[in-house]
Amino acid sequence: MSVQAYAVRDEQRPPDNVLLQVVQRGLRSQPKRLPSWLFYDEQGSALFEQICEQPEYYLTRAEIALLNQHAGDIAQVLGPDVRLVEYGSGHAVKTRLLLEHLATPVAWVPIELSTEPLRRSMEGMAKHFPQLPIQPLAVDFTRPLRLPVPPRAPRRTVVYFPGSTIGNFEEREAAQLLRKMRGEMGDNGGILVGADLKKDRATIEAAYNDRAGITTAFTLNMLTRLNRELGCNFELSAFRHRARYNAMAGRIETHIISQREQRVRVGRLQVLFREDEAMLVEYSCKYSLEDFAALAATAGLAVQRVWFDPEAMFSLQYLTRAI
Ligand code: AVI
Repeated sequence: MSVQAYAVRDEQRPPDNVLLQVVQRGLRSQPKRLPSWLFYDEQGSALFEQICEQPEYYLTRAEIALLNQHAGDIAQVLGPDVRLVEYGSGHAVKTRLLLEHLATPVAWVPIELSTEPLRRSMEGMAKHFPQLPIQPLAVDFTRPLRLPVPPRAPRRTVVYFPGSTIGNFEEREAAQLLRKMRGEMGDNGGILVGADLKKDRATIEAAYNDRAGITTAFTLNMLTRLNRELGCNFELSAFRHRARYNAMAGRIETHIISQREQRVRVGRLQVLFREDEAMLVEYSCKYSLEDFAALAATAGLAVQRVWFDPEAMFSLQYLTRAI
């Protein structure tokens, strides 16, 4: 495998007390809210993989169907000698489908905060593409990046951000992130980003309330994580998951609801939860084509091409510099 020496560069690790500060700040605010990145400890990441396999969670299947149908065309549009910078270490199937069609890619740069998933996806990819240079970065992709020097000059750098993770950012943050990508891709580069589409409420809400209860377990696992890592005493049976579609805002809003009045220890802080109090833990934004083009425009980007899955549930959008 052609992984660079000193393969996984561990930079920008948050100091240990950051987690406590983030959680205390979120629980002091009114209404209470916690950031959705807290979902992804080892157990949360495993549960997310299970969510992707639930019959109601159409997003992953739609995106894979889209790539099965259009990866050849996408690769044509991106052209040869691409350096593919992937935000997130890669859903093996999706990244593979794309790389299989790219002509003479210069390098694949997967970016992921946790080293273990990064190592695993690198190993899988190296088996499939033994000639492909892999230049992993173990960093937080929302922060400014120092991309590794590529093994040869790319014709273009394409930032690949699959899975509608852009939808987990609020509009202002999503625009900031796109603007940051715009800087990283350079004048001739592009951004290939997955965006889930607006559709009927029932389909969207079912995706975030699967019958097997995996999404509930995923949501509440955040509390288990806080108990383990910060010594909190959340009693899991006293909280529940709620995911509702806010059609006006065009997003699923996931809350953790306190089922009774209770106090929880968070470091030295005692946090009071009222009965039925809702704590916001995630937005999953859904877009119309106009919504997404407007978002791209605020980041100085223009939509060049859009591909859809056969049922037009999900979109993959190719953005380049507008100016
Ligand atoms: C990672 N992200 C795109 C998922 C989503 O659909 O917003 C996370 C998720 N949360 C609940 N189910 C899936």
